[in-house]
Amino acid sequence: MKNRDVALHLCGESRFVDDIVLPPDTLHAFPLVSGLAHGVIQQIDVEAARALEGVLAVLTAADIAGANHIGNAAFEEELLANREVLYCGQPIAVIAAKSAALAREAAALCRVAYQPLEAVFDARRADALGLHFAPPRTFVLGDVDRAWAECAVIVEGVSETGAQEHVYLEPQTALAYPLEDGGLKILSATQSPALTQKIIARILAKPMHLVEVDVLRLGGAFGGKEEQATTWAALAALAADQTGRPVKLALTRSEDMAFTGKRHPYSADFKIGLTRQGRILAYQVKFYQNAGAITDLSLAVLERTLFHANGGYFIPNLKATAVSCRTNLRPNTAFRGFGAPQAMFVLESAIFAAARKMGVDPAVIQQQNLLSEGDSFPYGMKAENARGKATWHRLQKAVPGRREAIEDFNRTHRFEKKAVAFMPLCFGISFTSIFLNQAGALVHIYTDGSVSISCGAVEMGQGVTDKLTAVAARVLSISENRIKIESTNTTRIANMSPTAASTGADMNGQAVWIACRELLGNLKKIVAETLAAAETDTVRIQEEVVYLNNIPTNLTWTQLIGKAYMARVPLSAHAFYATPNLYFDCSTETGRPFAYHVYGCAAVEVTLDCLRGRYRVDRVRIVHDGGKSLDVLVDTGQIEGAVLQGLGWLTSEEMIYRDNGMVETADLSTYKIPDIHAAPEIETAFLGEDHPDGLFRSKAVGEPPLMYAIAVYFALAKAVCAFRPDWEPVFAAPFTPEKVLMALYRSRG
Ligand code: LUZ
Ligand code: MOS
Repeated sequence: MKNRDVALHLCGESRFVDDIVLPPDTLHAFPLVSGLAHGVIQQIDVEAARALEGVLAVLTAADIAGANHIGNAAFEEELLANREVLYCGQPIAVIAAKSAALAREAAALCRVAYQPLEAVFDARRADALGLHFAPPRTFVLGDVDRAWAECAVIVEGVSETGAQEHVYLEPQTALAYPLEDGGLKILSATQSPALTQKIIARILAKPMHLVEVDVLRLGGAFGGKEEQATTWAALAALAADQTGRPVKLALTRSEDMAFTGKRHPYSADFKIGLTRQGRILAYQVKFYQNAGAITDLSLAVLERTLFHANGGYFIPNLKATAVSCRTNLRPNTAFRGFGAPQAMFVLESAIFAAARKMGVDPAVIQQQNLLSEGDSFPYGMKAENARGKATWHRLQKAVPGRREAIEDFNRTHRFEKKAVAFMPLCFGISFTSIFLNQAGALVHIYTDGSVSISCGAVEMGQGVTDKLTAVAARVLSISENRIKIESTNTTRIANMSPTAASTGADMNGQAVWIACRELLGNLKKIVAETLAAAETDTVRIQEEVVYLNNIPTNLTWTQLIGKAYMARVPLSAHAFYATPNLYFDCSTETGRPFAYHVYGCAAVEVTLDCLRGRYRVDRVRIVHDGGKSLDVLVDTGQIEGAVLQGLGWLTSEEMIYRDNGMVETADLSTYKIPDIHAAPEIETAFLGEDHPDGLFRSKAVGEPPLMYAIAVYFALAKAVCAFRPDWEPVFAAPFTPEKVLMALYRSRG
């Protein structure tokens, strides 16, 4: 446990927005939300709420001075529903009261009259009704239509994945303070401080410099706070602006689960064609994305789905079409992997179906089709430093005899079956919205030699502060104890991108690197001057002693800083980094959208209890291509967490909606995330290969390992087949124990 915050977390001393001591006049906000999935608002009656003692404001869309817009202005995405409600849980009004309980009580007293409209919850039904957020997009490589004729085996099918709740430990929270100049300071649990600032400014009709957003740390986010923290921060800001008092809004776990968007459910039709030996010649897929009621990040998620349609494989003829379908679920949003896991699950389903038909292990097909150096992706980019095969082969070497052992076990056990399945990974790193690939950093050295670093990265438990500290310590060659990473603040860093897309450490680390290099350059001048040496001589600091051409000087780090200050040399630097060489042309759907790819391979082993449908994930073995890791413990923690989160998505986490679109499973008693007892043994080996363009030769880690968990579905499917060879595979994650039991026993047809 390397994360710098761990000691604080363990002692309960780390602060989150909910821990801040409130000024005595603070009000508490709570939204009135729609209880109907789709309808026209006829009347909003808030009189009873207003009359309640201790209620200071009940605000509706009419109280918004600026634009009633959150998110993409091209779509009608209202902060407070004005005319029409689009989903259950959509905010209609916000109440500010003297206590949180009172605000909730007041919300319950409000009455809304609606004229109900037809609500749609299923992506394919929305598609049939023409409810799309944008025209479908298609990525093409080769020519599938011609390739079918050459295929010896062709399999078609349907594959689906469900929603996933983020279950960040810290629910959505915000605290807004009105300031003397009409501005506001907002503490928000957001991955996107700049977006939150921009939207609040737009809603309140204020210039952005009057809105300061500060983020100390988040208790997890996983994409759930990339866009969806904005609503709560904006509601608190609106109430603070109107009442002139600090306002806090904090959701409980079940409110958060009921009101916020999830990972997008997808349904897909696939068709795959192979040679007799198992070489994939053609793959055609159509993805139906359930976007929910407003676009949020759905179109970006859809794009990442297309970018990962080929998974970890080279498929010479591929045609992938994707469409974002508008339904009346709460707006689905970013979630670790961002549409890529959904795409990869479909391709693995197709490979599994083909393997069944051919009577071979899916691994036989997987191994033959792994991406090689120079292979084309279906978007004009070629695989560089392709490591899929290397990780696959290392993994196979690490699991000698496992398959034989499993076969033996299955022969001798009638009601217990074991299986192992593999998952190759190839995940593109960079925001697919190219403009987001920029970062800034501000580094100060104080006269005592201590260093303060601000940048756009939000710490959310992923350990980005550790990595940034390591970068600064390495460049300045001083002790990590001298370095502090500050909160993420829109006044210190302007226009920062969300901490997302696995790019937080990469991009902000590069900006920190540039700023520290600049400061080192300034200091070098001082050393050269004091010692009457040439500026070209090398200056290095080791254990706080300054070396010149590898010879120790009589200067310490602190003395050097003191001299620099007296000599009026700048001890602050601001730096900017933009990921180089990225471009994409949407008219041809080709370009270079990613700085690089992360590769890897996993083996997931399960044991299935064929009487009860219960199962256990025994072991996950991984060979991961992480470049030269900036911090092996942090990266290992990220990989283990991601795998467990992915296992949950594919096995136990079943999001159930009532007929009216309300979340039925809005509690951790009914929505089952993996617990410590469900955690398998996870063994991670790093390939350790160099990544020449990376930050200190490292690679991003956040999202990719989640997709290793996809193998669990197919391991379970194999175990079901071992018990019941006539089972007709169904590809509909999550594969809950109930569904497994039905697979084991339900009669065909
Ligand atoms: N967010 C985003 C993301 O805005 N664009 C992306 O490409 C992305 N990818 C992964 C996760 N979040
Ligand atoms: Mo994300 S899914 O990188 O916010």
